[in-house]
Amino acid sequence: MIKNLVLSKYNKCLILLTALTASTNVLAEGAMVLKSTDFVGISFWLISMALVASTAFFFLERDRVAGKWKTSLTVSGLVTLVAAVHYFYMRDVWVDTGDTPTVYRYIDWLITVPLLMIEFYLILSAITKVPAGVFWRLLIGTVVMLGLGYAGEAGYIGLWPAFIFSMLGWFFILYEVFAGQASKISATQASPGVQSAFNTMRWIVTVGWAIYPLGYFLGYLTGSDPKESAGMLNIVYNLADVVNKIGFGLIIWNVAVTESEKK
Ligand SMILES: *C/C=C(C)/C=C/C=C(C)/C=C/C1=C(C)CCCC1(C)C
Repeated sequence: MIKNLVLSKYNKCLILLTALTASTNVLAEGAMVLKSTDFVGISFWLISMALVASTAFFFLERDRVAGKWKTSLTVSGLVTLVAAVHYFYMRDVWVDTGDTPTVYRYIDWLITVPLLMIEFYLILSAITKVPAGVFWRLLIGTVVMLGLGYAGEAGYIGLWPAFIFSMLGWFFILYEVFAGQASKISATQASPGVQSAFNTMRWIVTVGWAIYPLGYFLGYLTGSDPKESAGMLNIVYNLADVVNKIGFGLIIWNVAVTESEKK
């Protein structure tokens, strides 16, 4: 009883916090208003709101799952919370200037992608002891992938070399979850429910994540002026974030609820 009471208070705080962050972003004086023809801007708006709603959802659903699954739901909620706040800023940059909000985008990824990597570690840890090396390897792959992607998009190094070496970082992550230690732990020690979640998660990291290099390619490598392709770049990245942040979180939520309700 008492414990439930404390938890719901905690949840209420988190939801309030989310609502507050959302409302601090009212139009500054002189700011542009979203135009009905600006579909990229509209996608930034829609996704901002979907991320706020998902955050409230993941935090509230914490109450429903068994103790060992709670951290996974908290992390899912943190991913969508951090992304929501960045989407408010990215949306403003886009609506005001029509420029690609590269810096905000990468700061968001730099925080949320490691959190998603922690999820792999957590769902395995919910059932067995997992060596920390699994997490470190996933983190190294992430930093290489994102560091080089940023260096390319921000113009520090050539667009093609950045793309190719960033892809290698991604392949390194895929290796870990398909053939490395993480995959072996899942295959030999996880319950069927966790195994199926692990499987779906690694397919998201393969197919869902592939949308990002596709966006980079369409935005920078087709030979047209990146200014002209900015709309395409952002809409593809935005779509990818829906799949990989909200969709990924829902998979974890689903296994957490299913495994918690199993008798
Ligand atoms: C929530 C944000 C996520 C899951 C972001 C993921 C980002 C990537 C998988 C980006 C990958 C890239 C490449 C594999 C090559 C080109 C450069 C990047 C950074 C777009």
